[in-house]
Amino acid sequence: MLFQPDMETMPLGKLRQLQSERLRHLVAYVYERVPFYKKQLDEHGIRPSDIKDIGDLHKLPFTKKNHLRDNYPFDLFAVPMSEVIRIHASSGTTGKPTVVGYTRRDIDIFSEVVARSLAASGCKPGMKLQNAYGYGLFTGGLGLHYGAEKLGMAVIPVSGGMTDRQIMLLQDFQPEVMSCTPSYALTLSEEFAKRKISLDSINLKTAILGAEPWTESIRKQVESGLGIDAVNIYGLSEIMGPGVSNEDVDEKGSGSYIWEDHFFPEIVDKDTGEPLPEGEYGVLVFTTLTKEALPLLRYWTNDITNIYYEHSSKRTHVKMGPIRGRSDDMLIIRGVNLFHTQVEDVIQYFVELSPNYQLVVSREGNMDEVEVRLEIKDTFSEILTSTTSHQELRGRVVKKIKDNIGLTMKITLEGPGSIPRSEGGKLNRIVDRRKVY
Ligand code: DLL
Repeated sequence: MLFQPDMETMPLGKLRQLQSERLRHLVAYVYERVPFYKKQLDEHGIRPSDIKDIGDLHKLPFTKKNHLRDNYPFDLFAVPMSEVIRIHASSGTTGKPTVVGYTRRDIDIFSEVVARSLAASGCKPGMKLQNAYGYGLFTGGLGLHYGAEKLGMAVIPVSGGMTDRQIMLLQDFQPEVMSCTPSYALTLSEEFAKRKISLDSINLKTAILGAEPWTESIRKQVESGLGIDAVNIYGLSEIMGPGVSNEDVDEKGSGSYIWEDHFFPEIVDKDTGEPLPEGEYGVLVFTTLTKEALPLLRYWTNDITNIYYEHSSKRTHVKMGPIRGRSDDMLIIRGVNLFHTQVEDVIQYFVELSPNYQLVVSREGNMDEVEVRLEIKDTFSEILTSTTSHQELRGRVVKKIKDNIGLTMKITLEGPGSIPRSEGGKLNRIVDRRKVY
């Protein structure tokens, strides 16, 4: 379903005109209101009047996460606090969080893009959404909440974790839709199997999964474990929160529509910052075309993906592929770039393995080593007691990883339940022992 058909199917020429108008206004707006941007543009010798249309975007400098940190907490806000009605923050792993603010109009647009995303996922007014994203400073909980209300759904605001309660509510309230991280959806599907709960006792049709990278391997597992369609939602606090892009349930696996009337995407080379042609992989960069409280020019997300148009699809907006990982999480192992999603991709070829895994990176001498901890499924646990089948499976996994990724990794096969599970939030699948704290 299309929530805002006029926008979602706007002919590309008209969309470009709208984006150009919005960009011209944005550049003048930040130049006047945000001292950081005035200084940036002056230093680059750019006057707002130099930016005439969306094709001029590449002339503008990037905004990076450290610029937000340097202006902590509120110095990039373009409006006085009297116009800000909400503040969120993304928890940094180191140091201070990144702080974001919203005017009333920002919250309206945030709700609209999430409503679009939910509609694309197959949600309809009158359906119930069990929202298991965390409520709080994280944008996931409230972002999904407001968007679902905007669409006309009944929201069950459970927040993250509390698996017993999630299962009870799925059974008692019979929601058709659930939203949570993909790793938590996996935890739930495993709990259903472990507790032998029949899928007939729930009414779930769809899960809206995002906030961390995930692959077709997890999709397969979650869809069969819960009897649902699993649909991708992407976003980041700096740009808005969830709902920057979303998959259409009928076009699953072919990418997520970016709502480009609000968030203008570019893909740039991670080393040079040069814009890359359609379809190539690089760093995703966004310009917020309509944000009032925290407008950002060419924000460097660090997420690695590609963008492309599919002319036969329902909407005119550009699509993005799945996020391979963040360039700051990318491991460089003996000169080869590695994202953990590449290992996740390989797991789906082995019926014996559960989709849970962990990468442990260490340094032996001058060499970086990766150990992949994998888990044997319950139904194949005899492999763990037979040296021959254990070795045979390990050999096949080592070979598949070498063939697909180009690296030889150490494989450790472990019993069911030994790898850490998501307890509701984002799951970190990499343990890096090279770091000295
Ligand atoms: O994670 C917003 C969100 C909430 C998105 C709920 C989807 C659902 P942050 O905490 O600021 O915001 O983290 C943003 O998470 O730059 C990506 O690296 C990653 N990320 C978000 N969605 C996806 C996704 C929220 N669908 C960062 N696939 C982003 C892969 C994702 N990575």
